[in-house]
Amino acid sequence: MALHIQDEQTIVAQCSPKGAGAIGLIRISGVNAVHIADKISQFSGTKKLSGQSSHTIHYGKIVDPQGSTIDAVLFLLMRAPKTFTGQDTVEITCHNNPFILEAIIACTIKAGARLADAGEFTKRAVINKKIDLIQAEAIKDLIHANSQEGLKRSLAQLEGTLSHDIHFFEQELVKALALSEASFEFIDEESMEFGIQIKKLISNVIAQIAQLQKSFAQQKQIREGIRIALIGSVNAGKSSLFNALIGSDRAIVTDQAGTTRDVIEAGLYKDGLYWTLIDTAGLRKTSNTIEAAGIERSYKEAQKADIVLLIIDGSVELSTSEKEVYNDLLSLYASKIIPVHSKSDMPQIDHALFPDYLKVSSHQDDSIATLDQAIKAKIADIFTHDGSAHLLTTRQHGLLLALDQKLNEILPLLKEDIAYELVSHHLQEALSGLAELTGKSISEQGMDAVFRDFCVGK
Ligand SMILES: Nc1nc2c(ncn2[C@@H]2O[C@H](COP(=O)(O)OP(=O)(O)OP(=O)(O)O)[C@@H](O)[C@H]2O)c(=O)[nH]1
Ligand SMILES: [Mg+2]
Repeated sequence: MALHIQDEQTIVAQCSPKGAGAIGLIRISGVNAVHIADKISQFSGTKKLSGQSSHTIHYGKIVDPQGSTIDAVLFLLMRAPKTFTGQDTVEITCHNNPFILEAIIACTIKAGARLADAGEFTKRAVINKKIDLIQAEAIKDLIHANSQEGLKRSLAQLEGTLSHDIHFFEQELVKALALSEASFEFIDEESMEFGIQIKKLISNVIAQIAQLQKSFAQQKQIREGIRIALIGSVNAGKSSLFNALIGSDRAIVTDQAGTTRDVIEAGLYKDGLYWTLIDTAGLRKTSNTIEAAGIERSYKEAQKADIVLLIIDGSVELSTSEKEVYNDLLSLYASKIIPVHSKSDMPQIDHALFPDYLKVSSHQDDSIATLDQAIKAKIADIFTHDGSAHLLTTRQHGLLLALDQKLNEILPLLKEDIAYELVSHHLQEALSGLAELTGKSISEQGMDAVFRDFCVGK
């Protein structure tokens, strides 16, 4: 990879999160990592870190240039190449006090290191071929995963499951290219056979890309969790159900229509997924500008949500304009709506809006459990349509789309009088697209774009 990096510089950063906790972790990586650690450390007797074998742990002190002790710490010594970055690495476990961490980093910098950029350790791991770019992206997903499902998938990707698939595409396309190049040696009738084989290889890759792309629509939910909005008329009991579902009195409940004016969110973990429940302002025609603004937000939430609990007061008649609003929402968001009739502890009216709906009362625990189950069933429904076990980043998705397009351009060329020069040219382009995906050949800007969102210390 023709990348310009100052690989010879030794970098340092705090790897543990900022804030309270017992232990802090600092990582030093680069050609001078051990030498720098020698300068800032002190052990009993004449022991030096540089005299120790790789992959060993040592108890010692960090001392500043004046000889004062900063902290008693553990040094983890790991020499290249068997390290995360592929370079010499020293990790220091210290007491987690921000002043201690800051002082140790300052000593390290005085001794010759520089502060690492965001994602720089991972970038070095890619450049030194310890992992590919797809695995590096999985690290970011792993850290930020907000659901067990997301965690599971990013962990698998870190282990190389997606890279393996991409590698397979590469092999198939290299075979196709070899066939295309070999065809130059043969007369037309004979070379037709090559075209058939190339077509088979390409069609197989196209089919597998389609499989990978299938789950892209659900990536956001897997990564960030599920958004569940409670939408409906004023006074329908939305806030009461919201409070019952989250198990706390977050939203104000009164008998006055128009109590909730703004959007209220609450998050909770359920069965390894993160749910964000959203209470909204009730929908009705109003001349009050604050309430009108709240209603507009409710519509936006309905659009953004993965699941809409459409709450209808089952105990009162609906006005014509209310029916219009509910029908409007139904036509817009049918697939994500769970229709709910509220206040089921009171005499009920069938509004004949839906063939089927849930009857719930926020005063009854069993009906909240039923609602909970219905939400879980809807979530399961969302995930069963998911075709692939991989999480794709927008970058990966875009490159796979481009690859798919390129391969589809080749297929029509594989008929009579095949122009193999052109086929080879397209295949080469497809292969360089794949190399960009794994990071084998990527511009410096492309690489920087991937690491921009990483945190310092990763
Ligand atoms: N009987 C009965 N009353 C309920 C139930 N749920 C809510 N209520 C009452 O209905 C009224 C409105 O409840 P809220 O939860 O504030 O309704 P909302 O839909 O959030 O109302 P807005 O925020 O004004 O749109 C309150 O007086 C609640 O006590 C229920 O299941 N049964
Ligand atoms: Mg409310």
